Amino acid sequence: MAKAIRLAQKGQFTTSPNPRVGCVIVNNNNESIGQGVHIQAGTPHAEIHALREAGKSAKGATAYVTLEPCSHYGRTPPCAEALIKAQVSRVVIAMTDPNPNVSGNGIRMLQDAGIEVSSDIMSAESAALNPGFIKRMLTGKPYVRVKLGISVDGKIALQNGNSQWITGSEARRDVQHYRAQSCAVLTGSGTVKADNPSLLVRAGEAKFAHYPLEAIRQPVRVIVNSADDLSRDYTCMNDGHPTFVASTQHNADTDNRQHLTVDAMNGKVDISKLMLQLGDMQFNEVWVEAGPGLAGALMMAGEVDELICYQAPKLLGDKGVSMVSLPTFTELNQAIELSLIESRQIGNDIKLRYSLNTP
Ligand code: AOF
Ligand code: ZN
Repeated sequence: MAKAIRLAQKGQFTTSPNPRVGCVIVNNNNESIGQGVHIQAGTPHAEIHALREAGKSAKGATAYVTLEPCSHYGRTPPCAEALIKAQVSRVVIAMTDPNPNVSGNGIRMLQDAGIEVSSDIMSAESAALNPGFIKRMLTGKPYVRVKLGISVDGKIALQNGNSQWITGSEARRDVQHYRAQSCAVLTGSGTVKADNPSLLVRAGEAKFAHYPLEAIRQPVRVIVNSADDLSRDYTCMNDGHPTFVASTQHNADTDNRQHLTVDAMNGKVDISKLMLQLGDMQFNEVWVEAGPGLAGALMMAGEVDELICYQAPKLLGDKGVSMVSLPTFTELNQAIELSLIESRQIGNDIKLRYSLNTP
């Protein structure tokens, strides 16, 4: 199963909206006779690649799969059926497929055909491959990571707005992987107006192990802009890559770019409704590079799953811009609780990854 999970990681940048899945088929001497990875939606699933490699020797063999084999006709026919037809005798599954079209049906199909099924083997490792797919299947919303580049005193810019660069080049390179594996990069119109970022993957700058550079896809940009007043002068509005502007009403004067009309809350885009819309667009993972206003609004709406801080060894002083705008709390129990899930040095900076345990 560990090998199947390593295989699945090869789909890191390409499977969405599908999950990352790997499969290893072994014979009765525990020798690998077929391996498969799901690479892209619309192409064969991991089990099919592994069965093709195993050929006739799949009969009587054991298949290890990181996700329950599918039981439905999607873009491709059901893998459970293919495993039955190949007459494997045992299937070991890391976790059930949260897709309501599958969700236990794949296991049942295999068992009904007399195949021995074991499940819940390295399920945490398998789930870690697909936080976005799993969350979207269960809640209809994407998995949201908020990234902040901060000083030791928690500032993201000087009072005059200068912020390039607080963190070092190594930390900024790490960011490229997140942009590449995410379906969308979310920001606010304030950040676009202040920094004019592209928010695209600078693929040449990052080390995408095992990937030809042309396999790296660019994320869709989503800009929260309640007033819908962004001109086409900004890079992400005119560079030819897709950008959605999310606003409470569509300003008909602004041209032909893609637009998302979102319900308003207190006159602004309702962040939680926007997340449901991004889920409907089949976005699994959303990467947020925004200012303190949008970051704070996402936190207060309970829409953040992970906070990733790259903390540079600098002090910007108390007049600098704070990393996240929150209401004035008066009791410590109002503070937003974070759980540290990773801390490591990247160049001269420290990467701190927190989970927010959203329900
Ligand atoms: C598997 N093995 O490798 C993957 C699975 O439209 P389709 O046919 O590609 O089906 C997509 C669904 O299949 C997806 O939502 C998820 O439930 C499952 N993904 N299943 O047996 C695989 N990638
Ligand atoms: Zn399948």
